[in-house]
Amino acid sequence: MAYFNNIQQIKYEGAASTNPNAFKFYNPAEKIGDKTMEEYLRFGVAYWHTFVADGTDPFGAGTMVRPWDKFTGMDQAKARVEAAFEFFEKLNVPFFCFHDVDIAPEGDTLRETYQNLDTIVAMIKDYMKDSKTKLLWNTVNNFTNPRFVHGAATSNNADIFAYSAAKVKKGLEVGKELGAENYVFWGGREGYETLLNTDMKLEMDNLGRFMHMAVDYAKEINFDAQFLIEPKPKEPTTHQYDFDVATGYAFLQNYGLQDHFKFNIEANHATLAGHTFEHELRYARVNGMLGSVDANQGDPLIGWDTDEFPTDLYATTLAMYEIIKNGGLGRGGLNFDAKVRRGSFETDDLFHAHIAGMDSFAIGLKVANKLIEDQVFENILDDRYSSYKEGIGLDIVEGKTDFHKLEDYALGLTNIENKSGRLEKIKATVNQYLLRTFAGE
Ligand code: XLS
Ligand code: CA
Ligand code: CA
Repeated sequence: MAYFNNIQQIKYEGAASTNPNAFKFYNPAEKIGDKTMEEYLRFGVAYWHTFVADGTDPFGAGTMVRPWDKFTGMDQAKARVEAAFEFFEKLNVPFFCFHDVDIAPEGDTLRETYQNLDTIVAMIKDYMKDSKTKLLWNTVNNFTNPRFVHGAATSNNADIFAYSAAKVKKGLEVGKELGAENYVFWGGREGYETLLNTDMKLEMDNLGRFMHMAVDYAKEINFDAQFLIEPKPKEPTTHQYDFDVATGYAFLQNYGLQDHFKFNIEANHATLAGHTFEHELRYARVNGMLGSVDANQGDPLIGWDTDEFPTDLYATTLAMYEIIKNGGLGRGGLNFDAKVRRGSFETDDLFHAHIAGMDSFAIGLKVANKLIEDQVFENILDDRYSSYKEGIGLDIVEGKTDFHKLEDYALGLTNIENKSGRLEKIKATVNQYLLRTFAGE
């Protein structure tokens, strides 16, 4: 059965195209530097937003009626698989991502939940045989069901710790079965509302123990996916333990896990943490910890996780700059953890939204690549930090100084000169690159 009858294969038609169902900038085969666009961008579709979400918000019921909604239970889960693979093929997207509960309904018991999962995983595996779309990552949802009210691995209830472990164990088996490139751990309710009833030390130690058991089990079953921590500062808990990359990195180091994980960085989570998207990418990159990206954007006027499709070209450009500098994302990718707005409830909107996101990252890739070819930021940094290339600066970076030597040097200084940071000039240059890349200059 077909679910998107009015949509044909989405193709690249170039910037002048007025066809809403065509890529204007994403041209998978086009070479950018030493890779094709498809190799750099490694786009993924998020199962939960695209095939499960119905537009429900805290003030109103769902607005989206999908063709698979005429079914319920396992029949609906099977219809979603059929629709998903039709969608992936029509969009020509190389990857998808899911939580366990997105693909199969929970049963009355954990055993029954496993059975439902096994049925759908077998079906997905079958579809994957005839599809080029692979699993970028899977994860488990240990936050929606009321049993996770106090968290999962950080719950005060040891039974919930065990239950959560069982679900992750199954998640790792599912990832192996479907050849997942990565496995994601987003904190869910791993955090707290108030210290008045929270043993922070025990909760964090337990989270460390949990992650070690996950690493051990993946090794035991030879599941070689890259493990990713996805930071988020708040929502649903007030204080999430994996606040941002820096906090997550400290956690991994404290518990001796840093060699087993990288980060999955979500744009909207970065902004919720009071950072830019590129800040989080840079922090991970310079520490060798950039693994994958949840490509979306937040609304700067609203302080919550709106998961919008990415269309801000300035942000996609600076993000792609980090990704190119990282040599690409390796086994990671750009997963659209993004949802159409509640008012965009027609099925075609799902295609338009992904096309908008893919084109926005294709533009970002082209502009960032040009900025790098011309060494725009590299020259700025070279000049700005030139004091560390000779004299006392070189001694500092080569570790040849101490406070005595620096004091002697400072006492001998008669005149200290600073240079302008030239921020406005730099921003104007970025604008010029954004406009000129597509003017063919
Ligand atoms: C929620 C997170 C979540 C993770 C996967 O805010 O973004 O969807 O990506 O559990
Ligand atoms: Ca996410
Ligand atoms: Ca989010």
